[in-house]
Amino acid sequence: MEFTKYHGLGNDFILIDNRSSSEPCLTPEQSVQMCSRHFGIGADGVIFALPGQNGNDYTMRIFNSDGSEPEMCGNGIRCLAQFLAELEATALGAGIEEISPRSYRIHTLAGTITPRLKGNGLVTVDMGQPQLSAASIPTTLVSGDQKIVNQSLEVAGQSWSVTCVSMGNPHCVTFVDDVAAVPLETIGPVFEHHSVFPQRTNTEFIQAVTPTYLKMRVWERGAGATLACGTGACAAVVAGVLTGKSDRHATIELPGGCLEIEWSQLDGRVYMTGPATKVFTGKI
Ligand code: ZDP
Repeated sequence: MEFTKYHGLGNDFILIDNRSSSEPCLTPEQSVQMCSRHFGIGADGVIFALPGQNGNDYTMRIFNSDGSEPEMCGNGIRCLAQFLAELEATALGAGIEEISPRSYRIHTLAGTITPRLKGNGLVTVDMGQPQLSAASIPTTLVSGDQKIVNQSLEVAGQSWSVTCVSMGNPHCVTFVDDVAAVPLETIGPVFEHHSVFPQRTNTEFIQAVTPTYLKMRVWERGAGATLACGTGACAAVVAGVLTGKSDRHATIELPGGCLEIEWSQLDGRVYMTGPATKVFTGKI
């Protein structure tokens, strides 16, 4: 079986051309094995490019490195767009520059998401509108129709002021003075498995250096500390706007590099721009 390894700012994925079947050709258990950095290829997740449904061009499914299946993946969908463009270009005997700019309508468990290859190596993704009600995160922290903005949450014997955002997947965002000082490896899993998050949660710590420049570290549900998280960067800007810490348009600095995020005032949708980089292809 062939695969291609991509990364978006060091958030790395194994991409599989699964266009001939509507079910992923690997089980979650096989994906865990492939993601292993010691016993496999090594990645934060496996992404399957499947045939489209509901009028979309393609379908994306993803398994985290622990085998769980998230609804959406921001860095991953940029990689998927780049992967699809390369498959299409190869089939046409063309270069990828010749088919971009190009947009794809991708069916995901979080609805239709639209990445657009800009032709300069960057991909802008229409990530849709964030959902803010407790029921949509989901969290039991407050009652179902309420938002969670600067809400206090007890984690590991300490009180944290959290803001929750769904970008299709759950995010719990905390603003801190010094993001480098956060003990991510110890506190991250406690947030992820906290009883108020029935589907677990992705966890972001943000330092607003200025309202247009945020530094972020992330503990991902099902993948642990990663170098970048696209949906998390979107959630950070939404949480920043809700708490007055961020403008609607900001640069997010992650350990693996920077993403540009805009929460549009016009249509309420979040637009994410960043790179998607091919690393190598292989056979397993
Ligand atoms: O929601 C989850 O379980 C995440 N681990 C999914 C992956 C998110 C990702 N890092 C992103 O960029 O949005 C791929």
